[in-house]
Amino acid sequence: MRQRLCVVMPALDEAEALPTALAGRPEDVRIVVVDNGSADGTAEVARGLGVDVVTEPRQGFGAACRAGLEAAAPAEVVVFMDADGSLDWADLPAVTRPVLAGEADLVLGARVVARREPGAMDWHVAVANRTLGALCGLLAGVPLRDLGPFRAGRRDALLALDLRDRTYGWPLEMVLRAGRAGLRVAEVPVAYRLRAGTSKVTGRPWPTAKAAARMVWVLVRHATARP
Ligand SMILES: Nc1nc2c(ncn2[C@@H]2O[C@H](COP(=O)(O)OP(=O)(O)OP(=O)(O)O)[C@@H](O)[C@H]2O)c(=O)[nH]1
Ligand SMILES: [Mg+2]
Repeated sequence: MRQRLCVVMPALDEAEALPTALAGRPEDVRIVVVDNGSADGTAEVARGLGVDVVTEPRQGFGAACRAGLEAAAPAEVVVFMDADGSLDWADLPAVTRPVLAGEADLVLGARVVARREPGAMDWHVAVANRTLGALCGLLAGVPLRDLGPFRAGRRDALLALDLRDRTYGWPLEMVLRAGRAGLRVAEVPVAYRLRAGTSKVTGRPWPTAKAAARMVWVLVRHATARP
């Protein structure tokens, strides 16, 4: 499996969360933590826990994901997973199976209500994700319940999408471009827990507003662009 699969974990100041986030990981899968500018020793903690670390000089969530996508070579299938302990390694087989089996090109883990730990997702975040997921699903031609960060895709197909956003629009742009490119997109339910460490985005008003604005901007630009 080490040859076929690589898990990319973007991490910004997640030194405190990484031990929880990496607990329960499978032994036979390569994991790459992508750091860009952490001030709390995230890279050292990740190395100490025995996973690979890539340092991306450009700031931004999308820049980190893009660097991870490249660093994941030669794996055929790349998984993106937050480095905050909110996602469950037990869901890794469900997220990766359709891609490994050649049945889908991109699989999104939907953080469905039934599998959400109380308090893990604020109601306004749930509404925003649900709405953006539904809109992206409409544009991509696949019903989506979420725009989750836990996802698996064929590495070559994701690279060919040539995603432009380097911030929080990256995951949304991935879905939109995948739909437009005719990739087979699927969704599976996954668990969502309270994160470890400190919130960078949804627990803080200004980063949340910036991320939401960025996503809406990417969505509008995509919807109004000529194919
Ligand atoms: N390398 C890198 N990682 C980032 C950046 N922004 C966020 N991340 C990581 O991306 C993942 C998602 O960010 P989170 O802070 O969990 O965002 P969220 O899940 O929307 O909200 P909270 O969990 O409430 O903070 C985490 O692993 C972060 O450490 C960034 O600019 N660079
Ligand atoms: Mg999180």
